Amino acid sequence: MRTQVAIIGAGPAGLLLSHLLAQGGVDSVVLETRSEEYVAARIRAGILEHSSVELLESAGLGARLRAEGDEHRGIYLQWPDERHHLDFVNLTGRSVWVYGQTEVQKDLIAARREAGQEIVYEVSDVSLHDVDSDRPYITYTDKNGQTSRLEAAAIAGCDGSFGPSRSAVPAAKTFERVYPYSWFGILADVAPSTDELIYAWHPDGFALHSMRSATVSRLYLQVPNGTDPQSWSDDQIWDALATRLGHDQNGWKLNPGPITDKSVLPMRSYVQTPMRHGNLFLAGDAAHIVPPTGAKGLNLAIADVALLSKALVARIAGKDDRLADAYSETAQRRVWRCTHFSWWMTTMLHTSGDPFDAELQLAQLRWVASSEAGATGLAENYAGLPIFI
Ligand code: RFL
Ligand code: PHB
Repeated sequence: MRTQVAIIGAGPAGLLLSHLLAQGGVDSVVLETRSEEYVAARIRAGILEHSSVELLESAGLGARLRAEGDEHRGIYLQWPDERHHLDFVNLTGRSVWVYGQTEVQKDLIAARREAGQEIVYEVSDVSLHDVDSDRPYITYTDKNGQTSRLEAAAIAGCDGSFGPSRSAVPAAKTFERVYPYSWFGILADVAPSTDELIYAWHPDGFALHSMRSATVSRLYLQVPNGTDPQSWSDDQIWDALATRLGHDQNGWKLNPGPITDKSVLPMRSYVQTPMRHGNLFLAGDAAHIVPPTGAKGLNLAIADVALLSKALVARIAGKDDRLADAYSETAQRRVWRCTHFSWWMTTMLHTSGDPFDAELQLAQLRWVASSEAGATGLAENYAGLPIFI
């Protein structure tokens, strides 16, 4: 089989890249280890920044997002006895949208199907070959056990943090920070108890109240690494959330409800550079991971492929290599900005047990919430910088 761009991974990076390439007249084939049902249902990110929404909209993927997503003007930042609203629209003129990654995935899969572009699900043994030549190819086993070969002008490694692409870049430089805590995430069939997200600092640990719809809430608790999600009863989870989110303070109540999903997510920052080797280009989690506190992972994946699609269209359809040659360096500027923001949000909001850290965190939170300069800095980063910075 031959195509112009072979894409490894049908997450948001791979599917959106395939969509944008098709709009630029470049064909692609997407290879994915999991089934379509699995990739369409995986529970992950929930927040789209302003520039992600603009990009999805300009790519013809905005209809359901506008109809079913929920536009938020900002977030609440809180610590015991105090809750402050940061209004991103007033501060920066930019809003964010609550629209689950599962919904983005469904929209992208439907768009691929409509365009007649191929996604090959349930492949295994994916290996990359001759990526530094003009004839790179991938070998894989399809779901019937048949070994296949996919040849392309370029390979896009969009296979997340566990895929084979990142290790196909020889002598890559990696940067990593592992945090001493994890997030315990729950999904609950209950109306959100808040109109916009609440990020809460508490001596017991961080908590976040997010949501997926008018009837589904998504909440997170800071827990020690290695926590078994089954070791917490539903009552223990709701009690911890109520304490950390300030139930009964200033008349606010947290409504509990049936928990439909529990998972524990370790937190780390990771950056690999360069994001290109020969005809292999990395995008999304394959090249970088951020802790979820700044809601940047999905948005960075979208920003990468906005750049990469333009670079590959210019290279393949226009025989112009300038954008492809600049891809890694251009993408990394945003990657490091978001890596810093995610690290800053994470270390400002998660308790370490050290009283000195706690006082610094509270001093920083008070400044962010009370100073227009502080609030605007958070708002600019959270609502998102323009795609091309
Ligand atoms: P993905 O989504 O991991 O997709 C990679 C795909 O590659 C497939 N794959 C392979 N395919 C073929 N061959 C192989 N050998 C393969 N190995 C792997 C995988 O099955 C998968 O389908 O990476 P992508 O596309 O780069 O997208 C990145 C985002 O998914 C990720 O950054 C975000 O989900 C991170 N994230 C959040 N980001 C935000 O912007 N806002 C948020 O609010 C937010 N919250 C979150 C998050 C991630 C979370 N988890 C569970 C990691 C909350 C959570 C809980
Ligand atoms: C989510 O809704 O899953 C979510 C929201 C904000 C974050 C992280 C996750 O910072």
